Amino acid sequence: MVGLTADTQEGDVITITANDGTNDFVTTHTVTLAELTAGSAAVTLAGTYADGDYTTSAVISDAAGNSSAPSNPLLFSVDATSPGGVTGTDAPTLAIAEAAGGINAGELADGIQAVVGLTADTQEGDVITITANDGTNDFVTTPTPRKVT
Ligand SMILES: [Ca+2]
Ligand SMILES: [Ca+2]
Repeated sequence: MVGLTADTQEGDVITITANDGTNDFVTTHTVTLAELTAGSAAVTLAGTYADGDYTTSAVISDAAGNSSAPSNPLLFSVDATSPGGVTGTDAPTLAIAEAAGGINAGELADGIQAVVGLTADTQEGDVITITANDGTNDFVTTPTPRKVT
């Protein structure tokens, strides 16, 4: 959504530039009379946006070559990669070695250690949630992911 300046006229062109740190992704849109009346224009950004962080700003210019000041910069990030894969159906594996034969007092003393196998599309910063249920209550663990070397 681009808010129009007071001096915007029908036919002026809005240019929205998104930058991923390397490349500019440029969208242009010609202002209509209805948008002038509304005071803003809804614009779908052109291009394909890969996962990453983007800085965006908008400028309005006219046919005579006059331009507005740029809008305040707007930051957004794209993360279209699901840990569940394209279909959302990929699942992690869960193993608790000491669960074999029951967890005894000695094994319980240092907590219950689980190993979670990550899906192919797991990314740094994704959160693992392990839920244990005793038939009545959920015991939820969200460990801080760490790199296994
Ligand atoms: Ca992701
Ligand atoms: Ca243990």
